[in-house]
Amino acid sequence: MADAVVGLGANLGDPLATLSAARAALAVLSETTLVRCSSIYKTAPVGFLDQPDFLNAVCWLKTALTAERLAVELFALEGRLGRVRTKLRNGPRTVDLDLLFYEGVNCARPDLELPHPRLHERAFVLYPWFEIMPSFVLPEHGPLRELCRGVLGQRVERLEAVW
Ligand code: PH2
Ligand code: MG
Ligand code: MG
Repeated sequence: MADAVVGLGANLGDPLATLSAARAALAVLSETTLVRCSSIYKTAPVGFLDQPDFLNAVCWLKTALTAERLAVELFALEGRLGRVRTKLRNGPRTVDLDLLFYEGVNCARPDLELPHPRLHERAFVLYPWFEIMPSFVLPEHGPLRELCRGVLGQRVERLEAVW
């Protein structure tokens, strides 16, 4: 079983309900165990600023699925949860499920980039990830603890929400 880390985000519709549904679906994914989930974080939009705040979270999985297969499952789950894709890059979305890391896999293909190429500069990923894997060291980039220090300027608020 490989460790895999998934980032969840939403800022349209009912983000908390959608993230809860995504979490429930991850918990029953075939050949996969959901190890731990972060709290929900309310975060300022990054990239395209004129949109509502996001709710974000990170989940840690152990899986026998390949990275490709897991990515396909996440894409399909986004569709089942009502995601409609638009051309606006970094724009608002009902749900976004990003495979951030898959143990031992390093690749830069158009359809699959691992580790996720921008995660080390995004507080909305780093803070929830650090919460559930505080001693994790991201290959090529270093400890999450230090990466979190580099994004202190980005607004991220941990919520008490149950999900
Ligand atoms: N996702 C993006 C772009 N910007 N900003 C926040 N706060 N949270 C996100 O999940 C997010 C974003 C592209 O996927
Ligand atoms: Mg994303
Ligand atoms: Mg995505």
